[in-house]
Amino acid sequence: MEPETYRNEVENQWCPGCTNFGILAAVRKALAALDLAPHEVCLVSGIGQAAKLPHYVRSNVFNGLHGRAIPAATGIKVANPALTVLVTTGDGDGYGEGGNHLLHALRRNPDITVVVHNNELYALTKGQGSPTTPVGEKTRLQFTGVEIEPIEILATAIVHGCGFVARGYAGEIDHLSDLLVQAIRHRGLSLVDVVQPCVTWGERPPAWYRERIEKLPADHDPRDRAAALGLAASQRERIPIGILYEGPPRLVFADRHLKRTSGRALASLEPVKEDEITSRLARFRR
Ligand SMILES: Cc1ncc(C[n+]2csc(CCOP(=O)(O)OP(=O)(O)O)c2C)c(N)n1
Ligand code: SF4
Repeated sequence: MEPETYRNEVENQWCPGCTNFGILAAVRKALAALDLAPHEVCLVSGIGQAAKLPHYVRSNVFNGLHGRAIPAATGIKVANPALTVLVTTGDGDGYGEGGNHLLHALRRNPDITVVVHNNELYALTKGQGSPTTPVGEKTRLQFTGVEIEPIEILATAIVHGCGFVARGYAGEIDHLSDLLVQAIRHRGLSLVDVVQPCVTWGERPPAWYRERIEKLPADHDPRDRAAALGLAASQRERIPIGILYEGPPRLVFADRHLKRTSGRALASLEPVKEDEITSRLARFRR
Protein backbone atom coordinates (compact mmCIF):
# COMPACT_ATOMS: atom_id res chain seq x y z
CA MET A 1 0.00 0.00 0.00
CA GLU A 2 0.99 3.63 -0.61
CA PRO A 3 -0.30 6.69 1.28
CA GLU A 4 -1.99 7.63 -2.03
CA THR A 5 -4.13 4.47 -1.74
CA TYR A 6 -6.21 6.27 0.90
CA ARG A 7 -6.73 9.47 -1.10
CA ASN A 8 -10.28 10.18 -2.30
CA GLU A 9 -11.95 12.91 -4.34
CA VAL A 10 -13.78 14.64 -1.48
CA GLU A 11 -13.16 18.40 -1.50
CA ASN A 12 -11.20 19.49 1.58
CA GLN A 13 -12.89 22.13 3.80
CA TRP A 14 -9.96 22.97 6.11
CA CYS A 15 -8.34 26.43 5.98
CA PRO A 16 -5.28 26.74 3.75
CA GLY A 17 -2.22 26.00 5.91
CA CYS A 18 -4.21 24.13 8.58
CA THR A 19 -1.99 21.76 10.53
CA ASN A 20 -4.71 19.10 10.24
CA PHE A 21 -3.19 18.37 6.81
CA GLY A 22 -0.12 17.04 8.65
CA ILE A 23 -2.27 14.66 10.70
CA LEU A 24 -4.08 13.51 7.55
CA ALA A 25 -0.74 12.78 5.87
CA ALA A 26 0.46 10.88 8.96
CA VAL A 27 -2.75 8.78 9.09
CA ARG A 28 -2.44 7.81 5.40
CA LYS A 29 1.26 7.03 5.85
CA ALA A 30 0.62 4.86 8.92
CA LEU A 31 -2.13 2.86 7.19
CA ALA A 32 0.18 2.27 4.23
CA ALA A 33 3.04 1.21 6.51
CA LEU A 34 0.70 -1.34 8.12
CA ASP A 35 -0.27 -2.58 4.63
CA LEU A 36 -3.97 -2.28 5.41
CA ALA A 37 -6.38 -2.22 2.47
CA PRO A 38 -9.03 0.56 2.64
CA HIS A 39 -11.81 -1.99 3.27
CA GLU A 40 -9.93 -3.26 6.36
CA VAL A 41 -10.04 0.17 8.05
CA CYS A 42 -12.89 2.12 9.65
CA LEU A 43 -12.42 5.76 10.65
CA VAL A 44 -14.99 7.04 13.13
CA SER A 45 -15.65 10.64 14.14
CA GLY A 46 -18.09 13.10 15.69
CA ILE A 47 -18.27 16.79 14.76
CA GLY A 48 -15.58 19.45 14.32
CA GLN A 49 -12.63 20.22 12.05
CA ALA A 50 -10.76 17.17 13.38
CA ALA A 51 -13.86 15.05 12.89
CA LYS A 52 -13.77 15.84 9.16
CA LEU A 53 -10.56 13.84 8.72
CA PRO A 54 -12.38 10.58 7.85
CA HIS A 55 -14.11 12.39 4.97
CA TYR A 56 -10.72 12.69 3.29
CA VAL A 57 -9.62 9.06 3.59
CA ARG A 58 -10.64 6.26 1.25
CA SER A 59 -11.82 3.70 3.81
CA ASN A 60 -14.96 2.76 5.72
CA VAL A 61 -16.24 5.83 7.57
CA PHE A 62 -18.79 6.50 10.30
CA ASN A 63 -19.45 10.17 11.05
CA GLY A 64 -21.86 10.58 13.96
CA LEU A 65 -22.87 13.07 16.63
CA HIS A 66 -20.66 15.57 18.43
CA GLY A 67 -18.62 13.76 21.10
CA ARG A 68 -20.09 10.32 20.36
CA ALA A 69 -17.39 8.69 18.22
CA ILE A 70 -16.01 6.36 20.90
CA PRO A 71 -19.22 4.38 21.57
CA ALA A 72 -19.75 3.95 17.82
CA ALA A 73 -16.12 2.85 17.34
CA THR A 74 -16.39 0.44 20.28
CA GLY A 75 -19.51 -1.13 18.77
CA ILE A 76 -17.95 -1.39 15.31
CA LYS A 77 -14.89 -3.16 16.72
CA VAL A 78 -17.02 -5.59 18.75
CA ALA A 79 -19.20 -6.38 15.73
CA ASN A 80 -16.25 -6.82 13.38
CA PRO A 81 -12.95 -7.35 15.23
CA ALA A 82 -11.14 -7.82 11.91
CA LEU A 83 -11.46 -4.08 11.20
CA THR A 84 -8.78 -1.61 12.27
CA VAL A 85 -10.79 1.12 13.98
CA LEU A 86 -9.56 4.67 14.52
CA VAL A 87 -11.36 7.62 16.08
CA THR A 88 -10.31 11.10 14.97
CA THR A 89 -11.58 13.77 17.30
CA GLY A 90 -10.86 17.27 18.57
CA ASP A 91 -10.08 18.34 22.14
CA GLY A 92 -13.63 19.72 22.36
CA ASP A 93 -15.32 16.70 20.76
CA GLY A 94 -13.10 14.13 22.50
CA TYR A 95 -12.32 15.67 25.91
CA GLY A 96 -15.38 17.95 26.32
CA GLU A 97 -18.61 16.65 24.76
CA GLY A 98 -17.18 13.13 24.54
CA GLY A 99 -15.12 13.22 27.73
CA ASN A 100 -17.46 10.89 29.56
CA HIS A 101 -17.12 8.28 26.79
CA LEU A 102 -13.34 8.54 26.84
CA LEU A 103 -13.26 8.08 30.62
CA HIS A 104 -15.30 4.89 30.39
CA ALA A 105 -13.37 3.64 27.37
CA LEU A 106 -10.31 3.79 29.65
CA ARG A 107 -12.18 1.28 31.85
CA ARG A 108 -13.57 -0.89 29.02
CA ASN A 109 -10.35 -1.02 26.98
CA PRO A 110 -11.77 -1.43 23.45
CA ASP A 111 -9.15 -2.24 20.82
CA ILE A 112 -9.36 1.14 19.06
CA THR A 113 -6.97 4.03 18.47
CA VAL A 114 -8.15 7.49 19.50
CA VAL A 115 -6.33 10.36 17.76
CA VAL A 116 -7.06 13.76 19.31
CA HIS A 117 -6.28 16.86 17.22
CA ASN A 118 -5.50 19.09 20.18
CA ASN A 119 -5.67 22.72 18.99
CA GLU A 120 -6.75 23.93 22.46
CA LEU A 121 -9.93 25.43 20.95
CA TYR A 122 -13.34 24.70 19.53
CA ALA A 123 -12.17 25.66 16.04
CA LEU A 124 -15.15 24.80 13.84
CA THR A 125 -17.41 27.07 15.91
CA LYS A 126 -14.88 29.92 15.65
CA GLY A 127 -12.40 29.62 18.46
CA GLN A 128 -14.09 29.31 21.86
CA GLY A 129 -12.12 27.91 24.82
CA SER A 130 -12.04 24.10 25.06
CA PRO A 131 -11.06 21.70 27.88
CA THR A 132 -7.38 22.13 26.95
CA THR A 133 -7.19 25.94 26.60
CA PRO A 134 -4.62 27.30 29.06
CA VAL A 135 -5.78 29.50 31.95
CA GLY A 136 -5.67 33.18 31.05
CA GLU A 137 -5.88 32.65 27.29
CA LYS A 138 -8.24 35.15 25.63
CA THR A 139 -10.59 33.63 23.09
CA ARG A 140 -13.54 34.69 20.94
CA LEU A 141 -15.86 33.87 23.85
CA GLN A 142 -13.68 34.19 26.95
CA PHE A 143 -12.79 37.86 26.25
CA THR A 144 -11.00 38.34 29.57
CA GLY A 145 -9.27 34.99 29.53
CA VAL A 146 -10.13 31.38 30.35
CA GLU A 147 -10.63 30.96 34.08
CA ILE A 148 -10.61 27.20 34.67
CA GLU A 149 -7.71 24.75 34.56
CA PRO A 150 -7.21 22.51 31.52
CA ILE A 151 -8.08 18.83 31.83
CA GLU A 152 -5.12 16.50 32.40
CA ILE A 153 -6.42 13.69 30.25
CA LEU A 154 -3.12 11.97 29.42
CA ALA A 155 -2.34 11.71 33.13
CA THR A 156 -5.88 10.36 33.68
CA ALA A 157 -5.29 7.73 30.98
CA ILE A 158 -2.05 6.67 32.66
CA VAL A 159 -3.71 6.46 36.07
CA HIS A 160 -6.33 4.14 34.52
CA GLY A 161 -3.62 1.87 33.13
CA CYS A 162 -4.24 2.72 29.45
CA GLY A 163 -1.94 0.46 27.43
CA PHE A 164 -0.69 3.13 25.03
CA VAL A 165 -0.51 6.86 25.77
CA ALA A 166 1.39 9.14 23.39
CA ARG A 167 1.74 12.76 22.35
CA GLY A 168 2.57 13.76 18.78
CA TYR A 169 2.94 16.97 16.82
CA ALA A 170 1.05 17.71 13.59
CA GLY A 171 4.21 19.26 12.11
CA GLU A 172 6.30 16.10 12.63
CA ILE A 173 4.58 13.86 10.10
CA ASP A 174 7.07 10.96 10.06
CA HIS A 175 7.29 10.87 13.86
CA LEU A 176 3.49 11.03 14.16
CA SER A 177 2.94 8.34 11.57
CA ASP A 178 5.36 6.08 13.44
CA LEU A 179 3.43 6.74 16.69
CA LEU A 180 0.18 5.85 14.91
CA VAL A 181 1.63 2.60 13.57
CA GLN A 182 2.58 1.58 17.10
CA ALA A 183 -0.75 2.78 18.52
CA ILE A 184 -2.71 0.72 15.97
CA ARG A 185 -0.53 -2.34 16.60
CA HIS A 186 -1.19 -2.09 20.33
CA ARG A 187 -4.05 -4.40 21.29
CA GLY A 188 -6.38 -2.35 23.48
CA LEU A 189 -7.19 1.35 23.77
CA SER A 190 -4.48 3.67 22.41
CA LEU A 191 -4.67 7.40 23.05
CA VAL A 192 -2.60 9.71 20.84
CA ASP A 193 -2.93 13.40 21.68
CA VAL A 194 -1.61 15.48 18.78
CA VAL A 195 -0.51 19.08 19.33
CA GLN A 196 -2.25 20.81 16.40
CA PRO A 197 -1.94 24.62 16.28
CA CYS A 198 -4.97 26.30 14.68
CA VAL A 199 -3.62 28.92 12.26
CA THR A 200 -6.95 30.76 12.08
CA TRP A 201 -8.15 31.11 15.69
CA GLY A 202 -5.13 30.05 17.76
CA GLU A 203 -3.33 32.62 19.95
CA ARG A 204 0.09 31.14 19.20
CA PRO A 205 1.49 30.39 15.73
CA PRO A 206 2.97 26.97 14.82
CA ALA A 207 6.46 28.52 15.34
CA TRP A 208 5.67 28.93 19.06
CA TYR A 209 4.96 25.20 19.33
CA ARG A 210 7.84 24.22 17.06
CA GLU A 211 10.29 25.92 19.46
CA ARG A 212 8.94 23.94 22.41
CA ILE A 213 8.33 20.51 20.91
CA GLU A 214 11.04 18.00 21.80
CA LYS A 215 11.25 14.26 21.19
CA LEU A 216 11.43 12.12 24.32
CA PRO A 217 14.97 11.10 25.25
CA ALA A 218 15.95 7.61 24.04
CA ASP A 219 16.34 6.45 27.65
CA HIS A 220 12.68 7.20 28.58
CA ASP A 221 11.12 3.91 29.67
CA PRO A 222 7.38 3.99 28.78
CA ARG A 223 6.70 1.42 31.52
CA ASP A 224 7.89 3.94 34.13
CA ARG A 225 4.53 5.26 35.36
CA ALA A 226 5.94 8.03 37.55
CA ALA A 227 8.12 9.40 34.75
CA ALA A 228 5.18 9.16 32.31
CA LEU A 229 2.91 11.12 34.67
CA GLY A 230 5.50 13.90 34.84
CA LEU A 231 5.67 14.09 31.05
CA ALA A 232 1.89 13.89 30.55
CA ALA A 233 0.96 17.10 32.37
CA SER A 234 0.07 20.07 30.12
CA GLN A 235 3.35 21.80 29.53
CA ARG A 236 3.99 25.25 28.18
CA GLU A 237 7.77 25.59 28.11
CA ARG A 238 8.82 22.14 26.84
CA ILE A 239 6.33 19.88 25.04
CA PRO A 240 7.62 16.29 24.99
CA ILE A 241 6.40 14.06 22.14
CA GLY A 242 6.64 10.28 21.85
CA ILE A 243 5.24 7.25 23.67
CA LEU A 244 4.77 8.46 27.23
CA TYR A 245 3.33 5.29 28.70
CA GLU A 246 2.71 1.63 27.92
CA GLY A 247 0.56 -0.01 30.57
CA PRO A 248 0.49 -3.71 31.46
CA PRO A 249 -1.68 -6.01 29.24
CA ARG A 250 -5.42 -5.92 30.05
CA LEU A 251 -8.47 -7.78 28.81
CA VAL A 252 -9.80 -6.21 25.61
CA PHE A 253 -13.51 -5.28 25.57
CA ALA A 254 -14.51 -7.29 22.46
CA ASP A 255 -12.98 -10.47 23.93
CA ARG A 256 -15.59 -10.49 26.71
CA HIS A 257 -18.31 -10.66 24.04
CA LEU A 258 -16.52 -13.21 21.91
CA LYS A 259 -16.33 -15.46 24.98
CA ARG A 260 -20.15 -15.34 25.20
CA THR A 261 -20.65 -16.04 21.48
CA SER A 262 -18.08 -18.86 21.29
CA GLY A 263 -15.70 -16.64 19.35
CA ARG A 264 -18.22 -15.68 16.64
CA ALA A 265 -18.29 -11.97 15.89
CA LEU A 266 -21.58 -10.28 14.98
CA ALA A 267 -20.33 -9.50 11.47
CA SER A 268 -19.81 -13.22 10.79
CA LEU A 269 -23.32 -14.29 11.83
CA GLU A 270 -26.26 -14.83 9.47
CA PRO A 271 -28.58 -11.81 9.54
CA VAL A 272 -31.55 -12.34 11.87
CA LYS A 273 -34.76 -13.06 9.89
CA GLU A 274 -37.50 -10.47 10.02
CA ASP A 275 -40.16 -12.82 11.49
CA GLU A 276 -37.72 -13.79 14.27
CA ILE A 277 -37.35 -10.11 15.22
CA THR A 278 -41.14 -9.71 15.15
CA SER A 279 -41.66 -12.71 17.42
CA ARG A 280 -38.98 -11.49 19.87
CA LEU A 281 -40.60 -8.03 20.00
CA ALA A 282 -43.95 -9.68 20.60
CA ARG A 283 -42.49 -11.43 23.68
CA PHE A 284 -41.47 -8.04 25.16
CA ARG A 285 -44.95 -6.64 24.52
CA ARG A 286 -46.60 -9.36 26.58
C1 LIG B 1 -24.40 18.55 20.68
C2 LIG B 1 -23.68 19.64 19.94
N1 LIG B 1 -23.19 20.68 20.61
C3 LIG B 1 -22.50 21.64 19.98
C4 LIG B 1 -22.30 21.57 18.64
C5 LIG B 1 -21.56 22.67 17.92
N2 LIG B 1 -20.19 22.30 17.60
C6 LIG B 1 -19.88 21.79 16.39
S1 LIG B 1 -18.23 21.56 16.19
C7 LIG B 1 -17.94 22.13 17.76
C8 LIG B 1 -16.55 22.28 18.27
C9 LIG B 1 -15.59 21.23 17.88
O1 LIG B 1 -14.37 21.49 18.51
P1 LIG B 1 -13.23 20.42 18.59
O2 LIG B 1 -13.79 19.09 18.89
O3 LIG B 1 -12.17 20.91 19.48
O4 LIG B 1 -12.75 20.31 17.08
P2 LIG B 1 -12.02 21.34 16.13
O5 LIG B 1 -13.12 21.98 15.33
O6 LIG B 1 -11.26 22.29 16.99
O7 LIG B 1 -11.13 20.47 15.33
C10 LIG B 1 -19.11 22.49 18.41
C11 LIG B 1 -19.19 23.03 19.78
C12 LIG B 1 -22.80 20.44 17.93
N3 LIG B 1 -22.59 20.27 16.63
N4 LIG B 1 -23.49 19.49 18.60
S1 SF4 C 1 -10.23 26.81 11.91
FE1 SF4 C 1 -8.21 26.11 12.60
S2 SF4 C 1 -8.39 23.87 12.91
FE2 SF4 C 1 -10.13 24.57 11.65
S3 SF4 C 1 -9.49 24.24 9.52
FE3 SF4 C 1 -9.01 26.38 10.04
S4 SF4 C 1 -6.88 26.33 10.79
FE4 SF4 C 1 -7.65 24.22 10.81
